Amino acid sequence: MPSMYDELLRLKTVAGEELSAITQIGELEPFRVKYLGRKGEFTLVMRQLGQAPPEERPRLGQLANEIKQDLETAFAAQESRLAESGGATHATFDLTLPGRTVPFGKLHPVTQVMDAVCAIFEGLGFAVAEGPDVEVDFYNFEALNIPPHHPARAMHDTFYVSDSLLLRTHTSPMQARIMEKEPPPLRMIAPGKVYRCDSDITHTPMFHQVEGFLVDRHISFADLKGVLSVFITKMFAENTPIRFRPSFFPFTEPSAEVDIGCVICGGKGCRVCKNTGWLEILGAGMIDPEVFKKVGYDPEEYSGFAFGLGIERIAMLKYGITDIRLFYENDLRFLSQF
Ligand code: 2U9
Repeated sequence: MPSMYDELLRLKTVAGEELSAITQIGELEPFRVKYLGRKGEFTLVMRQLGQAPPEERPRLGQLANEIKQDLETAFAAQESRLAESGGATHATFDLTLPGRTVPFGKLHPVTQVMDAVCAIFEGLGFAVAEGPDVEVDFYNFEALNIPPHHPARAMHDTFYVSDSLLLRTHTSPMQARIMEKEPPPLRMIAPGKVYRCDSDITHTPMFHQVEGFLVDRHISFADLKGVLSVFITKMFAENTPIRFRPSFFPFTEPSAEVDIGCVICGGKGCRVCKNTGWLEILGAGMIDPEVFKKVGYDPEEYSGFAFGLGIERIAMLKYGITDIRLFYENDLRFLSQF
C-alpha cells in the first residue's frame, strides 16, 4: 500500500497535469469538485491523516496544505487565463519568430556532371541509350575486339558473375548491341555505372562513364576532333587548350587520349597535373574495322569515331576534388557544396 506521503505527491502530479490540460472553461468545475471539493480527493486524503503515526501527522498535514494551496492558486490562474482567451486556449503562435527553413535536397555532384555531359551530346544530336549492368562476355569484350586471353582484359579488373556473365567494365557493350540491331547512320551515347575491381584515391570499384560513337559514310578523325572540341569548350570554358595524344584501345584505330590545359594552375604546372600543365580527360579513336565486322557493318562503306570518359574524373577536375572516395561517403558536409 502506498504511504500517505507518496499518495500526496501522486495527487499533486496527477492534478497538476490534469489542470494544465484543461482548455475549456466548462471543464474547470468538474476538476474543482474532483480534487478540491468537500468530497474531493484532497479532502479524502486529509481525512486519513488521523490514521498516520502521530509523529508524522504534522509533517504530512503541512505537506497536504501546501499542495492544496498550490493547486488552488494554479486553478485560479488557469480560470483567469481561460476567461481572458474567451473560454478556450489555443496553441499560441509568436508571429515574429523566423520561419523554420526546410532543407533542400540536391542532386549528387556525379549526377549533376553526368546530366551536363549528356545534355551537351544530346545538343549535338546524339541519342541516349542505357543497357544492363550485368553483361555477357561477348558484348563487353569480344564484340569490342577483345578476344579471350587478350592482354587488354587484364586492364579491366573484371568482376565475374559466372564464366560468361560479368559486371560491365565499360558502357560500350550497349553500343555494340545497338549497332548489331540498327543500320548506320547512328550517333549515340551510353551513360551509366561500370565496375572494376580497383580502389584507391582515384579509383572506386563502381564509377560512371559516358561512352559514345558516331557512324556514317566519310566520317574522319576531323569529325572526332570537332565534336570533342565542342564538348570540351562547353563543359569547361570557351578558350580551354586541347591536345590529342596517340594512344591504344583494342576497339579504336587510330586511338588518342585527349588532354585539356590544367584547370587548376592554368597550364603553369601544379600537383594536380603533376607539373605537366595538362589533364587527361577522355579517350577516343576511329572505330576499329574489326568491331564493324563483328556487328555486321561493311568497313569499306562506313567509318566512325568513338570516345569514352569517366564522370567522376571530370567532376574531380571541375571541382578540384583530390580523393574520388569522397563521392561515395555520403557526408552531407561534402555533398551540400555542389
Ligand atoms: C564501340 C566501339 C568503340 C569507346 C571508347 C574510350 C575510347 C575510352 C575510357 C575513358 C576513361 C573509359 O572511363 S574510362 O576509363 N574510354 O578511352 N572509350 S573509345 O569506344 C567504342 C565504343 C563503342 C562500338
